[in-house]
Amino acid sequence: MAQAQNLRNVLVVGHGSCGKTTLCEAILYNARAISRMGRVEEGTTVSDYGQDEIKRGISISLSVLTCEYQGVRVNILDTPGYQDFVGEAKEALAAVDAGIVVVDAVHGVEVGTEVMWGYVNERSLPRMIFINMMDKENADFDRTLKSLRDDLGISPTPLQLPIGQAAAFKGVVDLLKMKAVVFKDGVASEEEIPEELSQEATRFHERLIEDIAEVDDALTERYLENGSLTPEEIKTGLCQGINASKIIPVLVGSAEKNVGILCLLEAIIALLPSPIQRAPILAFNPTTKEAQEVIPKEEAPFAAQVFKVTVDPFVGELALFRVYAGRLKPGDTIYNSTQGRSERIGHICFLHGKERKDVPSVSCGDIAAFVKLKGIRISDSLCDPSQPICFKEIEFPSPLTSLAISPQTKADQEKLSTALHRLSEEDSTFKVRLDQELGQTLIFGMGEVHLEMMVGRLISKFGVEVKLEEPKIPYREAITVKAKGEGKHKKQTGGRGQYGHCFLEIEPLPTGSGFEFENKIFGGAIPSKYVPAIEKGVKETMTKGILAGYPVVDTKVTVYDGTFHEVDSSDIAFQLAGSFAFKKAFENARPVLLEPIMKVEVIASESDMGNVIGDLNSKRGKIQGVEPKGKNQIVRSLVPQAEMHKYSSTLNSLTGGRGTYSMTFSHYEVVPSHLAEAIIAQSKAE
Ligand SMILES: Nc1nc2c(ncn2[C@@H]2O[C@H](COP(=O)(O)OP(=O)(O)OP(=O)(O)O)[C@@H](O)[C@H]2O)c(=O)[nH]1
Ligand SMILES: [Mg+2]
Repeated sequence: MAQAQNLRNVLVVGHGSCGKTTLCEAILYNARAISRMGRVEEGTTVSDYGQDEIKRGISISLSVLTCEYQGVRVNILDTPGYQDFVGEAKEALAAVDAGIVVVDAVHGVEVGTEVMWGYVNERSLPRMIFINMMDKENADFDRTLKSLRDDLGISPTPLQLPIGQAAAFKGVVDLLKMKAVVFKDGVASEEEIPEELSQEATRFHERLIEDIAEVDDALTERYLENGSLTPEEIKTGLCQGINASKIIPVLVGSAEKNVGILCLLEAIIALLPSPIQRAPILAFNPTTKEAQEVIPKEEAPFAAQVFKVTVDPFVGELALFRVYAGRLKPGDTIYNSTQGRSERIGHICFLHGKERKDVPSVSCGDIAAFVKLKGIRISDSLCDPSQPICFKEIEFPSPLTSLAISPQTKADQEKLSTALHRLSEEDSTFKVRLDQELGQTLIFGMGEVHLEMMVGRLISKFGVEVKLEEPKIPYREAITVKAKGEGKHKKQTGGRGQYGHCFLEIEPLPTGSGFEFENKIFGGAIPSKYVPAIEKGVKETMTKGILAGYPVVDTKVTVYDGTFHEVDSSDIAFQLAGSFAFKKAFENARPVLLEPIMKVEVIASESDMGNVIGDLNSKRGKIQGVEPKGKNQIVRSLVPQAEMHKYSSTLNSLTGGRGTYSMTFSHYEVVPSHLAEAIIAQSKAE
């Protein structure tokens, strides 16, 4: 078991397919944790072991990998880059002390890079940038550096320069040591800096020292006095600068060709903070809600947070957690301060891809998992029962894409509900909601691929076959003019009769006002005890809808006249009379269908904007405005919900995966009459 100072927990993030998983594989290989490098395409990497990952050749779930180098244990959390699976990266952020942001040397900063950069910023994580794919045709170090400056708005500090690029890429210049490291068949050898790079290397070295000198006033003074810094000052200044995110170091290499990876591994160990070097973690007292800091150290009460729960097909529930302080061993009792209950701990294990290894204890800094600890949820704070502490909940983006789901056979209903519930516990960006009004179970995810995957799991993990449909649109019905209607319910043949009779006036109310009811009966035309029955009849009819079976909204109803019968009148008779009168009046009030309009904001590059706006227009969208946002543009629009089905796929194809969007409900608007006719006809047919 590693002592906390000999531990590094790093997160690997970046745009889809920038080489994160291959990089992790290469790191493991350089640390001798594996004897040969697997390949993503062949499904042989340690990280992408899931069935879906092997099938699709992309990362889908967060993987925890571990290796040891120079007596330091490095835990590496490999995350998917595709936007559909950002939830996995969000979870992982809560477990690490530093991030490696991988950027493709051909494409520079991409949408996924920006999103991940934002997440890393949110948690103020110390970070390094690794420019990967230097061996690829069109790889360009200078252009990528420029992209980092322009697109992320940062001033990065290269620690290395590439020696050659594309096919000629063979190693890196170490700007700290001012040496060249050349790789041949994965073996590194130190050489003098090639002649043609020496001037540039000197220039970058000086910049590096200047950046370090700016980290704090004492260093600046020393630098100004002596014109240089000692190696010791350089090392501590650099670490300090990285820890405070004042310095964003850039390293470079090729994961696939295993060039520069050993240098990256050494930099992770030498420059990134250990769990005890990180700043104290902000938490709060679960009872008083007062803010409280957790100092990361071993000699302290136990404090940890669960960052992922998953069901392993072989061992069952796994709850991954990060220890922030103290120690824990199997058999100990901890307090789950999020749920307010105590738990006795069974097995604890370390993870490495799909492998698990039981461990006798864990301590500050460790990333480990509980096996079969039921009822534990993501974000749960676990602590020493005598020192309750609660960490901030992990936040997830809200899912936008939805589908209606139902079991193939009625008998599977229960099984489906359980399975959906389980899946939503494992994945916080997957939500399930029973829509009572529409009578549909809706599933929500980050995109079509995400939902497709989750549905695949329903079959493979839970054996439930399902049907998928477009979610129904929650239309509304409303009236546009004042109108009157009469309703009579009369049955007076034999035995006790039934008699109810009323006149209603209905009028439209402003959008969003709902329902109003007024009693204007004069002179006891209807005894007041029957008026609530009339209102009830009206309300029931409004809920069921008249035009196409959608609720009637924004209507004021006034009962102003009627007749009754001493013996035969009853609540039920007036309820029916109210319902009939409302239907009559509604028909005369030029009814319309209303549809939900969504506020849709799309972020895309200027070059894609024309296509995005053209498509929004074709969706009956109203463009509210376009403004610059970073290097991209944002278009704000109002679009009918009915037109937004599968928008994430549309946007992907319009922007080559570089666009993102958000969507929230705005208001209801009248459906154009030609479309309303079709909706009404369809509902009648159903
Ligand atoms: N030429 C070259 N190819 C690379 C390099 N790194 C990765 N690749 C290839 O790029 C493809 C994507 O690599 P992955 O490692 O799966 O990328 P990723 O970032 O993990 O992808 P996601 O997790 O799905 O976002 C694979 O075909 C890799 O073999 C590199 O340095 N050079
Ligand atoms: Mg990957």
